Amino acid sequence: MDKKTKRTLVTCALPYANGPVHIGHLAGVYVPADIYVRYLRMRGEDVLYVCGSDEHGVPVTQRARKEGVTPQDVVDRYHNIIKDSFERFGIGFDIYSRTTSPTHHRFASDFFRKLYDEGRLQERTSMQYYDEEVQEFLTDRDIVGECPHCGNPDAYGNQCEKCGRDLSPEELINPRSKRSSSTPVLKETKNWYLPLNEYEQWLREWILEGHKEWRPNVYGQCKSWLDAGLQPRAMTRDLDWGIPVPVEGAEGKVLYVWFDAPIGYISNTKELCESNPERWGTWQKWWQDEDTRLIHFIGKDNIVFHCIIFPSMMRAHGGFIMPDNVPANEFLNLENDKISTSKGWAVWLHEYLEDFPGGQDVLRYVLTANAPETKDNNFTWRDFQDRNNSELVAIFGNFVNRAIVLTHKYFGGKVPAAGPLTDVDKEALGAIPALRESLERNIESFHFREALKDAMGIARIGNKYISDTEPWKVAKTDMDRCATILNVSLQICADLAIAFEPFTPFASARLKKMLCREDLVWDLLGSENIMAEGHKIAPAELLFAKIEDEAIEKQLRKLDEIRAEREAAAKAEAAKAVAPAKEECSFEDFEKMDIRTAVVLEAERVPKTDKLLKLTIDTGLDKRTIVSGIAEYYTPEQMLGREICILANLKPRTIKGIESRGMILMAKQGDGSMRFVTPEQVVNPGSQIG
Ligand code: B3M
Ligand code: ZN
Repeated sequence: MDKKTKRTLVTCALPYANGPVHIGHLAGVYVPADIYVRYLRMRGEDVLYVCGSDEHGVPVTQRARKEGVTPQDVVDRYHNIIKDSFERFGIGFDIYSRTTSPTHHRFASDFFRKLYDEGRLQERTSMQYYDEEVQEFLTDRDIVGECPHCGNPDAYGNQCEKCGRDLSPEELINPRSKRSSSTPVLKETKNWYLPLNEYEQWLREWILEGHKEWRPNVYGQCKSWLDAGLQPRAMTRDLDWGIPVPVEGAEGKVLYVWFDAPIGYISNTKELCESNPERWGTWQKWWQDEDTRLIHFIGKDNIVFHCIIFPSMMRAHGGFIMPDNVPANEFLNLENDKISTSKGWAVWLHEYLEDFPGGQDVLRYVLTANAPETKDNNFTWRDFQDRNNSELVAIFGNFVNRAIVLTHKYFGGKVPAAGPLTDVDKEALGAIPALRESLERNIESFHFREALKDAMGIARIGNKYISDTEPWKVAKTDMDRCATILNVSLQICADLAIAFEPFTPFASARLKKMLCREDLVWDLLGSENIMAEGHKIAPAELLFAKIEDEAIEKQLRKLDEIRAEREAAAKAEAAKAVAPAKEECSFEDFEKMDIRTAVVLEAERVPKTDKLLKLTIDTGLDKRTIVSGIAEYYTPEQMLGREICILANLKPRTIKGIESRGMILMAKQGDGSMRFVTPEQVVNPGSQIG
């Protein structure tokens, strides 16, 4: 390890308890962290692995409102689902608690109070949007309006999803409240701010000078925040879900969720330590002793909170160690689309296990092989199938199976004696120590994809070795040589059981069981004679099963359905968009228009066009032709006898060679679709409208 220490504290981002966890969570945070922790433990390091649910914050209240239940109902439900998913995937936190726990509430509240008492917070009043109908201050996401940059009518108060720009609610043109559709008003409110600007110099030194080894994406984001200059940031919010601000005169305010959530790492540690002090010691040992290395595993959208805001909070409080590294991952897309909880575009872990029972390791493997460590990456079901069938099954599983089955067939399930080693044997065994070294270096420097390649390299060596040496053929002529080959193969099987344990712990445990060596420790990896002659092994079991096309097609169909639903919902949403108001016109302008009712007598498509209908109508004044672009919405048959409204004195225009006299009045929706405007009861053709 780069820094010689007694212990390592590993934290994983606390998932919002507003939905189940999906493959993006696993790939971004929890699988890499779990690999790291398992590896350190195998090396005999003292590790504490902490996580929990983030149960405050706007995402939770939004979900509750949508479902018509309380925020507490929402977090109770999802906390359990999430906890269960992690357990089933072998993500073995030492504690998975929640930010609604009494320990956490007290801890976060005391933390804030200390900053307040010591004058580390600034009290500021500001003008914030307030919804008078629901009588609440609005969060940035609860305010929508026109984007000042691109004109998107539905930009959010914190960001425009069309042009991607960050916004503040005051920048929106014609803001409206999402809570009631009313126009919000600016109202004065008081909040407490952490003056991040005061920590800027220290952050620059600590990160930009002191941690050049951090991943380029993490270092780069920190640098651009610091270069832009830090501003004081509000640590309290006008909301009713969260931890009450422990200050007189702060009724109706709670701690900012990004203030309380990272403190959750500390309060969860405290909860664990207090429940078993003999095992874990004090929480201070983990958070305040320079001999602890602190590592935060997070996704890229959390970088600023873990590298700038939380460290500043801890610095303001005093006494805490700083993170040694923050290996943030980029995002994982699903079949080329951004994963989204709210849009339902995800593979949920609990559903995955229903469809692929026992498939934990396959997913862990694929998500690591494809981990978004340096750039966003894409999960596809075809790649999932391919990596399972052609790597786990065909290389790793196949090799182990052949070695164990043949040992039973020829040597009664006992490790046979090795005779003199040939060059092929030496070459195979001799390559393993270098792979071990590379694997260790890669895990320790948070390059998990590369580390997995090293482990897979050992499987490739084994598979090639047994294919090249063909012990099943050798057995016919030279039993001693066959014994040597299987002895060497079983040594490699043991190496695999060790090397794969951080990545595919379930398969590794099964392999150890087959080898009757549940005691295999990391230090044995690559060493000679792990499997002693005469040692009895258990019968072979399949380590991985082939995934058939039908299983993959079922998943693809599922995604197609979600896509179709999403498109329908987006269409319905687009239809609601309201066109901007037109310029004022005078009564005289209006009077100039001869708007009247008419009846459609004949209708036909205009040849070689998709959109146009040629209509013959009775205007009361005359019979005339109008060409209208409504063929996408109405067939000629639907038009016959229909009563419509027209602008009768529009200058004639020639469209596709046909003279069109007048225009039909249509109601046009946000998505471009059109409907007729008709008198509420039948009136005589030619009735004037005005
Ligand atoms: N719940 C955000 C997220 O899931 C947040 C992480 C908190 S870590 C202290 O992206
Ligand atoms: Zn925009």
